[in-house]
Amino acid sequence: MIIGIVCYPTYGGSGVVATELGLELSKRGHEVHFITYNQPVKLNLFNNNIHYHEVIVPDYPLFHYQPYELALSSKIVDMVQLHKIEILHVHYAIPHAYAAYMSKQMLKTKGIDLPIVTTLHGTDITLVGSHPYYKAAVEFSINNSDAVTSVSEDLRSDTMNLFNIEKKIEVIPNFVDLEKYNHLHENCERGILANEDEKIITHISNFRKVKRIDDIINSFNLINNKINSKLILLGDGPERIKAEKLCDELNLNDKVLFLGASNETAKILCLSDIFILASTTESFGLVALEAMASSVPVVSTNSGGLPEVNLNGFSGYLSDVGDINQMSKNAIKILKDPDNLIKFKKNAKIQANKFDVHNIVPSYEDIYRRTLAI
Ligand code: GMT
Repeated sequence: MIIGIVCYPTYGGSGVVATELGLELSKRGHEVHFITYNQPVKLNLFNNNIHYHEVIVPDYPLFHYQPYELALSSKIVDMVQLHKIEILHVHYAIPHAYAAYMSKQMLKTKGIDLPIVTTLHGTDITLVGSHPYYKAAVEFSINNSDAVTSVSEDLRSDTMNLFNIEKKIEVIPNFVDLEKYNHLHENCERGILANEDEKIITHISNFRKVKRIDDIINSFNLINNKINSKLILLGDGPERIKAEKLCDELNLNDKVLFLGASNETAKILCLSDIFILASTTESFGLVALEAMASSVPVVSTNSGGLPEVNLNGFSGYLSDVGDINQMSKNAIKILKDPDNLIKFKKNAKIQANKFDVHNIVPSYEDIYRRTLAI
């Protein structure tokens, strides 16, 4: 098939999933065209089946807001005609599903039918999409997609509750390429970031409010009182300065490392003992799955789709949002006994296996085929 993919090109989970999906589809013989405003961070273009088309939004002083949707929908129309793209898969409803719908209508006038598959990722529904200022457009774009998927059962049910949805939403969970993580544990060089007697607890995110970084630091403080540890924070975002201040107040400056935004997630996960995620809501928690793929147990909240990914008492533990005492107790339970830690590490990997790329990507191919056949 010749497949167009529209996504955010950034480090965010939806962009990562879209990129990994495109790469895997290309390995499976499909021709994939990424249409977005920057080269996706994880996209390797040295591949005959992968193409990247940049959406350029010319600056014009009259516009208070530059019209990205307009430029995107025009680019889609041009690329579909030029490259004979057969199906368009848009990741993140805002504004991609809306722009896709406009392209579909424009192409219709040229006698071309472009089926649209929309994948909902979470914040496009829960935090942004359901806002009264966007709701009508998001609802319309979902209902007018040819097929709709969501990354978890929980997100599917949130979407049904928040909008008036007439379309069937199929759940296709996120995935990881386990092969990439299989040989990681041969030489992780823990000594670079921690002393030999310290356990390593890791968190990776975009440091938005929803990630509750202060809960992570407060839980870590309780863990560190019982088990000598280091907290490694990878990523950057609006809550970082506040987080640094909290570490200062708690006297944790030599115990918490802020590594900033980096592409080295696999290396950091390799040397981690526990991954911690305190989010208020998380449609799936791709980063928790990446941790489990690296054999790192996950201590997380039980919000959103996290219980579908992290199995309580097996691959890690779940607790209520904001319950930092329970979160720290859960981490201590895993860390205090070396045999227990080994057991949880093995279980984390077993659980991650369910989400291996080879098990999940065929579901997308299936949905493309069914949508094209309609
Ligand atoms: O919240 C993030 O980390 C970024 C956000 C995004 O839009 O990329 O992630 C969302 O999509 C990911 C991929 O499907 C999911 O794994 C994340 O759980 C989801 N974030 C939220 O629901 C808050």
